Amino acid sequence: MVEDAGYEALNVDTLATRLQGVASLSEVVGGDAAGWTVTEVGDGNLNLVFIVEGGAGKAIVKQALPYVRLVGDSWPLPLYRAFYEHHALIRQEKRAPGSVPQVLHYDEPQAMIVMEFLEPHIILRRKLINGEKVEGLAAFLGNFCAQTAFRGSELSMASAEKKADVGLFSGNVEIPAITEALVFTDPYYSAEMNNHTAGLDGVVATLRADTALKVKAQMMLQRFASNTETMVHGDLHSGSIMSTDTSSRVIDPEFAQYGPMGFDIGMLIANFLMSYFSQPAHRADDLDDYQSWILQVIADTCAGFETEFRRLWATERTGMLYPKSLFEDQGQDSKPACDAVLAHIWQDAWAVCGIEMHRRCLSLAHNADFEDIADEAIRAPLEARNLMMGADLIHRSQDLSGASAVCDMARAYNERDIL
Ligand code: SR1
Ligand code: MG
Repeated sequence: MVEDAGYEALNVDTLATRLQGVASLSEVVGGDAAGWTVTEVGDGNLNLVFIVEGGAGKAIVKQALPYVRLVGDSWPLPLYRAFYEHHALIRQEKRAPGSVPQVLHYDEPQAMIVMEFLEPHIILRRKLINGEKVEGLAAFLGNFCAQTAFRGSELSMASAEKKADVGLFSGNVEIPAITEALVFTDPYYSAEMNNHTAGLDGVVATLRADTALKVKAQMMLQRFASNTETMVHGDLHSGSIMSTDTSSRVIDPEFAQYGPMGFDIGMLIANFLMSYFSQPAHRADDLDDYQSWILQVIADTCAGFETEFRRLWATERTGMLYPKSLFEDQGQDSKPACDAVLAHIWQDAWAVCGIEMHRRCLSLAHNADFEDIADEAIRAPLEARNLMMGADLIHRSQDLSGASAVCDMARAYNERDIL
């Protein structure tokens, strides 16, 4: 991992000259770099993202900046995150084939990844705000989460390979530190970069006065920081998924690390729930239908995760954990073991889900589902439902019966006038 060795941020004027020699890029967009059109489209919190279009096609060029774009150069951030994103993309493609963009080129000193342009995909969060449905979304996401969780763990991997991978990713310190602070800790006290919608002071005070809630959030942080079960995407929200009306891909794994198997699916469900709670501000006529669809996506994603995880348990359990020599080879069913592993995954997932529902309304980096609601008097009561359900999920994470109970909770909170 080279840090700052000749690194220079790209811009729309320099990109074509600097990348004209990259054969894998020319093969996709066409060789005549003078004719390339370059557009900067990055609207995320951290990086530069360019679309390069030539006579033959388009590609994406993503480059890390040495600071947090959302905040500016007062918050430096290592360029090495591109190194981990590159390694994560390769592993995700291997573990969940076809689920991520194809990597065309990686330049370590320039912290740059050239990859497949997804078209006509758009960011899923935008489709959800627009009220657009995506066919096959739940099956895709359930499979992605189950396959990456299972195949990145010692249920599947050889121990030496898994331990080497944990070692590789342990070099990534500052990126997980963002999650450790912004997601798990800052929501629960008045951290410097926090902000919340006017009108929520009472709800926020209630959450921050709840010591048991803070203990549960910190216990989950402890598991996040020290439990290296599998390689997680680390930032699997609806802004990290691109969809058409019928297909989806997962992008942006720069927050990848080894962590709990329930982390990704918990964060993902939180983002569907925030979409659900924000919908009354985005539509009227088809509100009930669209909110029902979102809850169905949650239920089906969780069911898909379980089905795929159990299939992999039966067919790909080749690692040192819960070996067949201990169960099937003794004439014993390993289903109780699989049930127990899944129960732990869901306990972590519901806690992470509640915590993510808090951080997106209380600390830095809110989500557009709520932020696009310009009128704070409309936004605040919707966020209040989300915040209170988040607390309920964290408190009850150990004994929730499953996704249908979570959907029932969402329906009940959606009816409540909290403010
Ligand atoms: C300072 S970075 C804030 C957030 O943006 C990223 O996309 C992650 O979600 C992170 O938590
Ligand atoms: Mg991102």
